[in-house]
Amino acid sequence: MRDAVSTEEIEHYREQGYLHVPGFLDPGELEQWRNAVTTEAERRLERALDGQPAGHFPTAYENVFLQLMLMSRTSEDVRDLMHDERLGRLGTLLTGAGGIHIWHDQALIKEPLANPTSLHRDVPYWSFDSFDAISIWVALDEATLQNGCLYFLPGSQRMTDFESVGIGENMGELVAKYPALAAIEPVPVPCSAGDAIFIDGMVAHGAGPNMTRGYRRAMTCAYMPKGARYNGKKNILSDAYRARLAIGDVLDNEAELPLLFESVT
Ligand SMILES: O=C(O)CCC(=O)C(=O)O
Repeated sequence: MRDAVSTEEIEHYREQGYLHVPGFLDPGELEQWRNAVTTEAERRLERALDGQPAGHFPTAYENVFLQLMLMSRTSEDVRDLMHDERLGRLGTLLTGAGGIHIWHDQALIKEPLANPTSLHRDVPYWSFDSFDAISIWVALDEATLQNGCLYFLPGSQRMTDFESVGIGENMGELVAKYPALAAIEPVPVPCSAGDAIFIDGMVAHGAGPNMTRGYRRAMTCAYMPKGARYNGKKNILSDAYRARLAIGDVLDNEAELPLLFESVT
């Protein structure tokens, strides 16, 4: 696994709102990530990922991808991968945050013939408002223009506020709400299997449809900067934890939001 980033890569991340890292996992690690994620996904789904096309759920959004949240809480193998502190260190280097908590991990599996993922930002769905949140998105299969690679609006990460805009069926809904985004040309980021993309939590991004008969598997983990404060939204927080929180409290529950890495200053 890549465990360092260059000054140029940090600059690219901060300017564009994302960073594509080719060959992030070596072939042995890729095999390990694929096995851990696929085994847990198939266990949860109670079926093999065997080529059944999307379209079997009632709503368009449900046919965007299979979204399997918090896999690290039910699979030790996935937990070991997600709790690798090298991931947290890279997150702190790219964002400049003093420390990084795991917010949530999730597998995002685009089935054959899955719908596109409309443009959205991630932070507005989460329980804190911050410009220092980051995610890693790891391609477990090649992600191409045909099967649903990610697209970014480069530089959009400081152009919108934290208001939650639902992720609907319409690709342009976010741009309709924030018209300045219309000036930005969307950039596709095709990946080989084993590549990673670091994603600023506020950059506008989406994905194309999967116009193939194969699956496009990705494993992701989102990180919250240390010191982030509760904004009243539930997202992944348990009801028991929320009952103890007031808006403005620092989110620091180690059981739900493990501190993955802290810089020593
Ligand atoms: O994997 C995808 O298709 C979309 C990923 C995404 O939008 C995200 O991780 O926020």
